[in-house]
Amino acid sequence: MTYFEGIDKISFEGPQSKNPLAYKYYNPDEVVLGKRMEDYLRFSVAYWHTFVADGSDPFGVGTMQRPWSGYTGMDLAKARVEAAFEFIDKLGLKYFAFHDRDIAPEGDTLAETNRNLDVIVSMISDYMKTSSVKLLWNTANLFTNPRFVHGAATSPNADVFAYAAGQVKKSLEIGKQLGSENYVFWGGREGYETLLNTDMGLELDNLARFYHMAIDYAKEIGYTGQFLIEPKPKEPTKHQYDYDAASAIAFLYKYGLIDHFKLNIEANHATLAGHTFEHELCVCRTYGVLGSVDANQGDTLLGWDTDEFPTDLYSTTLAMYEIIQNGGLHRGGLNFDAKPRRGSFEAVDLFHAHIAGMDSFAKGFKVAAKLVEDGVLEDFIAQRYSTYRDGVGAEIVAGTADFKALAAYAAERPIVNQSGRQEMLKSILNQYLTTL
Ligand code: XLS
Ligand code: CA
Ligand code: CA
Repeated sequence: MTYFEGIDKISFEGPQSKNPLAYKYYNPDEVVLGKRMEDYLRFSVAYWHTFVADGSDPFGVGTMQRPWSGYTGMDLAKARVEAAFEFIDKLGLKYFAFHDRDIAPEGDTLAETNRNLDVIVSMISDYMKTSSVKLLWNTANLFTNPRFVHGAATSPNADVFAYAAGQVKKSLEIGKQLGSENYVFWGGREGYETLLNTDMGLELDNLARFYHMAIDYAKEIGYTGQFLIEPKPKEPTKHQYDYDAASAIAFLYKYGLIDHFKLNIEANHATLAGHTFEHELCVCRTYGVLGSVDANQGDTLLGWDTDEFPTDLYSTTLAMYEIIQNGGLHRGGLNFDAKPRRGSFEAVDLFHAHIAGMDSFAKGFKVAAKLVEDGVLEDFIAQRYSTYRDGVGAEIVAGTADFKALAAYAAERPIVNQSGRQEMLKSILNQYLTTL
């Protein structure tokens, strides 16, 4: 059965093409920085947005017209797998990502739910054997079911902690079976609403205990995917524990987890935290924990997690600049945790949306690569910090200076600062963006 009738394989036609169902910048075989674009960018489809979300919002029911919407229960789950592999193939993608509850419906008990998962996971496994598609990451949905009303690993109810542990245990087994390259923990409801009823210390200790148990179990079953924490500042709880990269990193250090985790940075979560996307990427890269990326964008006029497909070329360029400085994403990728707007309800809009996202990142990648090749920012930055290369600066860096020596050095010396040249640098960035 064909789900996306009348849509052929999407191919690269170049920037002059007028065909909306073609790539203008994403050319999988083009070599950039010594690697094929496809191998560098590692784009991934988010199963929940593309094959599950129906477009409902707090004010209205679903609007999405999907070729599989006539099915229910396990038949629906199977139809979605078939549609997913057709979609991935037509776009020429290599990766996908899912929550356990995206791929199979919940049963009355955890055991029944797991049996549903077994059926679908074996179907996915068969598809994966006959294609080159890989699982970028999987995760467990520990936030939708009402049992998680007060959190999962941070719930005040130990039975909920136990249930969540059972769920993640199964997800790690699925990760092992399908060879997922990463495993994501997004702290869906791991936060709190009011301190009037919250023991923050116990909640954080329990969250860390949960992660340690996951590490132990992964080791026991030989699951070797990279663990990732995905920070997000708000939504659904008012105070999420993994607010941003810096707070997640502090948590990982405090609880002896830093060697076992990296971070999955989502653009829209960065902006919700009051940061830019590139800031969060830079924090991770600086601490050596940049793992993967959820590629989307928010809307500065709306203060919530709109999960739009990324089309802002400034943002994709600056993000790719950070990723290049990180030496790429290694086992990570660019996962489109994004959905077409509610008014873009036709199945073909899923193609337009992914094409827009992939072209935006491909263009950003090419511009960022050229900036790096030409040393535009690096040379400027190196010069800006050149006082640390010799003299007193070199002594500070080497650790041989102390307060007494520095005070004596500074006593009679006039300070001469240099301009930061922000506007000049932005103008050069514009020049690269518009002429490449
Ligand atoms: C929600 C998160 C979520 C994670 C995976 O805002 O982005 O979708 O990526 O649980
Ligand atoms: Ca995400
Ligand atoms: Ca999001």
